[in-house]
Amino acid sequence: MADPHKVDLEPLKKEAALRAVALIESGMRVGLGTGSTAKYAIEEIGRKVQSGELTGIVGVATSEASDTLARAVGLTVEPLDPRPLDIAIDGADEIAPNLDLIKGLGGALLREKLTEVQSRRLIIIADHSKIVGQIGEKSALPIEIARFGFLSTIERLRQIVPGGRLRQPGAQPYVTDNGNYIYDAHLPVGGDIAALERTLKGTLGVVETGLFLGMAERAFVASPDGVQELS
Ligand code: ABF
Repeated sequence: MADPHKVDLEPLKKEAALRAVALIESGMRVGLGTGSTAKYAIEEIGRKVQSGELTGIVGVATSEASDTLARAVGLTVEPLDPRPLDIAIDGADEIAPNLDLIKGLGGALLREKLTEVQSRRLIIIADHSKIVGQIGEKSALPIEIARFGFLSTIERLRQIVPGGRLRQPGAQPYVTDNGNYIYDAHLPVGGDIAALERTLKGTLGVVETGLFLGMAERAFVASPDGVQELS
C-alpha cells in the first residue's frame, strides 16, 4: 500500500464524492454537505444538472459556504423545511467501524445535523485518513456553544471532558453560521459515547455536538487502493 503521508488526498476525495452522487436520482431533495470533500459532490451534482443528466434536483445546504457554491454551480437551493430529504451527502472528521461519526471541524455541525437527521439516507464521503477504530482517536469533538456566558459553559464542559479549548484561529473566537462559538473537546477514547452525547446535550449552553451516532447509512472511503464502501 502507498505511504499515506505521500498521498494526494484530493483525487481520493473526489472519487468518493462521485460514488455518492451516483446514488442521486432526478427529482430528489438533496442535503448538501460542507467541507473540502463535500465540495466535490456539490460540483458533480451541478455538472449533472447542467448536462441534463439530473432534473428536478433541489438542494438544501448545510452552510453558507455550500449554499454559495451550490448556487454558483447552478443548483436550486431551498431552506430546510419539515419535508424529508431523499439523500444527504457529507464529509466527516472521523468514521468509526459502526459508522458513528465525528463531524464539525469545518464548523457546520449544527446545520449538518439539522439537515441530515431528516434525510432518508446519509451518505458519508471521505479519504482513508478519516477511518478510526474508536471515536475520539484522532479528532477533537467540536461542540457548538452559545456566545452568551461561553466561559461558564466551558467550565461546565471541562467537568465532563477535561481536555479542550475554545476555537480561536486569530484574535477573536471562531463564529459559526449561527452566531455561536465552537469548543473543541478531547474525548476519552473507549467510553460510552452515546451516554457522553446525552450528557453533553444536557449541558446548559451547549447548542449541538459533532457526534453523529447511528445516522450514516453508508460511507464511501477512498484510498490509493480504491473506494471502500462501508455500511
Ligand atoms: C463536514 O466536513 C464536517 O462535518 C467535517 O467537519 C468536514 C470534513 O471536511 P473535509 O471533507 O474537508 O475533511 O461536513
